[in-house]
Amino acid sequence: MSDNYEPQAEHKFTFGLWTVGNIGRDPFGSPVRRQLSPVEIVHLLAEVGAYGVNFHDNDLVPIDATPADRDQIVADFRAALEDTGLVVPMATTNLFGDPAFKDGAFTSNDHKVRAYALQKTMQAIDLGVELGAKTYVFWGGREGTETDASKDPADGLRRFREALNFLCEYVIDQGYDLVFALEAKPNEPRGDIFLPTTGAMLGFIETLDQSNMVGVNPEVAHEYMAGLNFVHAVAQAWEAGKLFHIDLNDQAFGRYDQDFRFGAVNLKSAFFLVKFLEDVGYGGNRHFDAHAYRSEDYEGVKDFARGCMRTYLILKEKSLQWNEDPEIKALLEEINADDGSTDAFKGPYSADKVAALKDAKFDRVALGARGLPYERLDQLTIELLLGLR
Ligand code: GCO
Ligand code: MN
Ligand code: MN
Repeated sequence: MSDNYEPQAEHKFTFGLWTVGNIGRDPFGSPVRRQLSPVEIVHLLAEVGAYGVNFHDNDLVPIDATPADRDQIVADFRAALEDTGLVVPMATTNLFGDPAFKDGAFTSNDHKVRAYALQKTMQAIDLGVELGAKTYVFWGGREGTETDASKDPADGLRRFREALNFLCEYVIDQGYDLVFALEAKPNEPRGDIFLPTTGAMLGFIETLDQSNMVGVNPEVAHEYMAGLNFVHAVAQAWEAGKLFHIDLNDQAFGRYDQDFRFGAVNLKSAFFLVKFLEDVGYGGNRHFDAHAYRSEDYEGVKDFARGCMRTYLILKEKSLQWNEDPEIKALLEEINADDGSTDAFKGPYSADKVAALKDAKFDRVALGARGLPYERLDQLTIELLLGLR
């Protein structure tokens, strides 16, 4: 199918090796799809029109690979990238799969585990940079607790800070062109994960020595798991200059970590997200951290990947249409109308303003009585999304 919704490099649509490569194992059942090699995944992604491929160290190089195996795997992967034109914009470390990390990596109570996590991450950073990554994601899947008897959460935060400070200095020392993006999640696989929301991460980042090189990687499903409005989290990150990366997927509120195709569940929220990213001119990667239903074979996995990108592009078109819709524009003008009578109180603090503001007369009852046509605005949005406008 060739239409306006064909992905192009400029859209910066990326997938992880672990996303389209997901074999459909879940806590109740075994894999339903054969494990593809990284090279096969690169070709699959090229076929569906993706721009980039991201990976955890061990998605590419098994944790027990010999140095010779590593070099061969990296050479094959690099050749596949060259054949297809795919790039590697982001890389990350698997600090959750191995039993050594069962009580956390950077926040483990065992200092040997913490030291091993630092070593593994430095090697994974080297690997990511070698393949071109400019963003390095930290998702602390095991950094948390099931019982607070096990660990003082303040110690957890101090250890996490110490590790990130160390790794920032490592990147600077190596002269790497790399920034860090911290990804919050409230739970799963731990009972509780430290720094559970994007807002919590943003607060924590300001406590780091090199906070300028650390931003966030918010994920749709993770904020929904916490019952939050994802667009608001993204807006806070953007406004703080910290939206370094984004993980797009979907999920029903109140469920387990579903990782559905982007836009599959909460279409209206997905629309406002795309509209926000496009309106502000977000220039980073649009990474789909999701996987196909367990019911799919690899043709279905391609349908899944194409669907993520296609829905994004359709919503992008809808958001431009929303911005240009005369009735919507008129309503917005009406809502934001300003007769200028309070202009004197705008802008920064001054003693004169305080005096004038304290003297001013406001018709509180009239302010409260004014109707705001948000019902009409929202219905127009719905009709536009349903294709009636
Ligand atoms: C999850 C996370 C991960 C991370 C990935 C990159 O819920 O499992 O979203 O997919 O994004 O580990 O750091
Ligand atoms: Mn996730
Ligand atoms: Mn993610």
